[in-house]
Amino acid sequence: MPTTPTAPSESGPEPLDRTGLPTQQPAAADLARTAARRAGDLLAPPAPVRLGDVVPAPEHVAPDPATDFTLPEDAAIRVSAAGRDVAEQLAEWLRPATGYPLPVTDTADAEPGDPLALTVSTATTAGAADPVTGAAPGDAAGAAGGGWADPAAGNGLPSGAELGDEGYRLDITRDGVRITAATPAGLFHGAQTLRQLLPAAIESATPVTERWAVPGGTIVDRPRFPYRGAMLDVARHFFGVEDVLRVVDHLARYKLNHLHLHLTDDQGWRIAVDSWPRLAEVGGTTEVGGGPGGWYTNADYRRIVAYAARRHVTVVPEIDLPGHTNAALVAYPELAPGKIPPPPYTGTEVGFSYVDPADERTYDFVADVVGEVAGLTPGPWLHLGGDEAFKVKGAAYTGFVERAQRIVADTGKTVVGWHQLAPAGHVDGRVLQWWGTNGDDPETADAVRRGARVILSPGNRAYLDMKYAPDTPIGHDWAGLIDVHRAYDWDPGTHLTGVPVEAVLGVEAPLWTESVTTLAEVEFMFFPRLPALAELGWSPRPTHDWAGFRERLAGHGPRWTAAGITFHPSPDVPWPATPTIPTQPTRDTTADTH
Ligand code: TNX
Repeated sequence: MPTTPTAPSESGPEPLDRTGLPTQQPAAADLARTAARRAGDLLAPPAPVRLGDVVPAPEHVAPDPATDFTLPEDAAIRVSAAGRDVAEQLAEWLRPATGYPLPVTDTADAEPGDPLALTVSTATTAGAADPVTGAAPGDAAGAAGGGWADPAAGNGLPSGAELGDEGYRLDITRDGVRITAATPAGLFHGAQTLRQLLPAAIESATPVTERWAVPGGTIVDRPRFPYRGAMLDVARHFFGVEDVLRVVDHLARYKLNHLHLHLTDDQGWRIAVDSWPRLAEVGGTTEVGGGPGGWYTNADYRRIVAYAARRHVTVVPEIDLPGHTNAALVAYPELAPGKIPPPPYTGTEVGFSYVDPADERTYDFVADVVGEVAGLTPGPWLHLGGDEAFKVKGAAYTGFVERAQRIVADTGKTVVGWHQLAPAGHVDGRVLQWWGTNGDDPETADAVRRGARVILSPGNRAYLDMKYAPDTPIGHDWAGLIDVHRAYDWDPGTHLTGVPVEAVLGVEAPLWTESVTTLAEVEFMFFPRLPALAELGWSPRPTHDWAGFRERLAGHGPRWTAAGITFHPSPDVPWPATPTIPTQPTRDTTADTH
């Protein structure tokens, strides 16, 4: 990974008044306390996590071991208004294990020279941002930095608006930690990085005695691709709202910013649609293996969307058409070819069902469903499925897809679909999700020439329902076995012939759930492969390095253990020998009320 060494630096200049004396004299007790703390820090061993140990790998890492920071019990999180919610979430992550109060206060209340601040600020525009601190003028975050060192000053690292929509800058000095970004999303990613830089015990749900050390230096970080996601199939097996919220937390940890929900399939319809109520009430009552199924009310779905939005994750709803529709046909046989009611389906075959593309009523159904789902979804995307409609061929298929694409476009959403949509005509912004296994598809390449962008989910690399190894107790193997090395070692920018990196919107790891029935099983299939995919989506290509990745990833095992996250102890990864931290199952304690 590129690193830019920087010289150890002392605190920045204190603001002076006309007499040349610091404008505010710290009380003697404060000085004594600071001196004692610094002396303690100098004697302390280095922070256990190295600055470069972050997953996904940051763009720039400039360690400065002379400036490790230790979070004191009386630390406050100072924040400007736009970053308030991120600071609250950071506090919620850090309070349980530290037991510290970590009040979140406005930067306006910061004491000049206050050494115990985590400062989160939003620099708004390039022109307005201070070139050194990245803070906007008048933003007290910059002004509060009387005691601030700036380890990256003069080293040419980006700051301010150069950080883009999701980038951040993290400065760690002996005096404190500062995260700067141009957007709340960037601050959030920076806060997730800070969380990873604390000792693994930070994941404990109960207080742990620990020196909360953070390695010194500067990170400047931005994503390679704007779309980084995971898909959860809630149709084959239903997962309740709480499970989905926990999945959102998992995505957010690794800077994934899209959750694709596969809401409908042969085995179940999982979202209430007011204009066609039997879809959920009848179609939602089945699942693979004969279990009870379930569905999301509009309020449930909105809760997921809002929880995700707070974590800078956009929900992408999928209504799979024209195939994968048996549950809809059970609810409304009028949509079925020949209007013959099919029996409910709880097996795992694919490709047998379809809505009748020759009946106008089908397009009323599509318009009503897509209209309601679009209305519930603030994000820009609506996924139309389109895969494995084996019984709707040729012109019947492309004709159906083109009408359905227009219906989506008329709601103002951008169409996403599996790459089988490729032969259909282009609509503005259309995105194809590649799930093939051979890296070479002239139809997808042609659709890209006609304007489509691509999300890469190659079945033999990114499919999290594939087994890790022959003895993996759940999962498929039709696209091969995928252990961590295989999940990591490919390049989304060059993967598909005829699809240049400029046409790649990003990556997504789908988890189909024919054999996945519980949250623990979801986690087992996610970890440790989801972070591998996240790194492919976020990190600049020059950082790509399997040997380094497996070492960095190894440090996350104890974090997952402490957070109660189930994972596959892959032999690809050199896990630490003995977990040294408490294990207790817990969801993120962050409140999800807004
Ligand atoms: C193919 S991938 C499917 C899904 C299955 C999956 C199982 C895709 C777009 N369709 O219907 O669940 O394989 O791996």
